[in-house]
Amino acid sequence: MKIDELELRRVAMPLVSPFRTSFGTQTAKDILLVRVVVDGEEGWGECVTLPDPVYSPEYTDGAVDVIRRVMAPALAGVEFAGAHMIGELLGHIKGHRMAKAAIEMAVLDAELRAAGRSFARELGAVHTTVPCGVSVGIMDEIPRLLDAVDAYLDEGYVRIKLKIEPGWDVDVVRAVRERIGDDVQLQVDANTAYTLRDATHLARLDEFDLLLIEQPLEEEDILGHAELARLVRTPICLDESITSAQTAAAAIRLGATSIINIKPGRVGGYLEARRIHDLAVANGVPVWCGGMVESGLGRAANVALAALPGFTLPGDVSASDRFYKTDLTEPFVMRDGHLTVPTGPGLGVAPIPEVLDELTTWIEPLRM
Ligand code: OSB
Ligand code: MG
Repeated sequence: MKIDELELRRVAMPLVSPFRTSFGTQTAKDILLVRVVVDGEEGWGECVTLPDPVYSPEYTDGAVDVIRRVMAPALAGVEFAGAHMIGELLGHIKGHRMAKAAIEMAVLDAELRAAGRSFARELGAVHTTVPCGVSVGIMDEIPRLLDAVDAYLDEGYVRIKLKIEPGWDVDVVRAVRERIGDDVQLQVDANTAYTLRDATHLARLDEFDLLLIEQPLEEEDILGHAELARLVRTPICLDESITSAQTAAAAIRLGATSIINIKPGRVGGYLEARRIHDLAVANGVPVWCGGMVESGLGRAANVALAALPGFTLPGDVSASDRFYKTDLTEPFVMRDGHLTVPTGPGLGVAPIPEVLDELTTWIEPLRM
């Protein structure tokens, strides 16, 4: 097969409410999409970069540049056997995994559409629905957070993740645990906001029976996480640090992570995400599917991935209306705390043309 067309698009999607993490506040998403035509079949990829390099070193203008100037030329005119070759063909390019993931996703969508096979079938999904967790941002005051958590539980979310940072942690978790009771699954995400000197403070979270604490220390501090894991009882789960199956293997071996958050964009694509899943299963490490506030396109693929057998914890796979009033695709609607895994060819969803037109801010077709 060959990529006949590769087009970059940016869409502006307002968020239903601001989403604050330890690295900043998002009020709208500027999403970079990759549209390909492969042997006459269309495919869509979603790039999960943020506008600035505050979650990972990648950022959206950088992804546009590297795709336009380096990746597209490396793929132009090249015949290849399938989407599994994209990682290989871009293997000489260092890093930029979110950009690579977006291209691979688009080619895989086109390939699977042509073959009449779904992402779920291709990745090895074993469930027809997946449970929904919700990631709840940092707020100005605890009562507002408690209202938000109550509302999400009323909607049916089965697991709550609280974003934390120094000054918004122990008291907040205590208040939420008191409000929701002992039976609701609760976890926290620090997005690298702490250092090993905070170990004693973080150990105060142990009494709240959390599922895990996500990425307390900086991305490259694997040894710090291994040390922290000996000082706190709550399981450590890495997000930012896990950039490939190789880094996952090292983190597991060193005892830095006992649970893994798998985000396909962060690790270079859905195929590497599956390899990390397989590695984790072989090591007895539970995994769950992370989120990057995706539109329905990325959400569709995430739901398929989350249906693999090793995804034994609820993911940050929430309904479309958690973030968006209007999604780019048919919305993902939660029923009984679950989303249905798409079964149609490829992603099983596609952008709704009128919505896409309305939200598109920029289009650049690249020479193939
Ligand atoms: O650390 O998990 C994270 C969103 C953007 C960047 C980083 C993270 C998040 C989330 C997931 O918490 C939100 C979601 O998509 O449900
Ligand atoms: Mg995280």
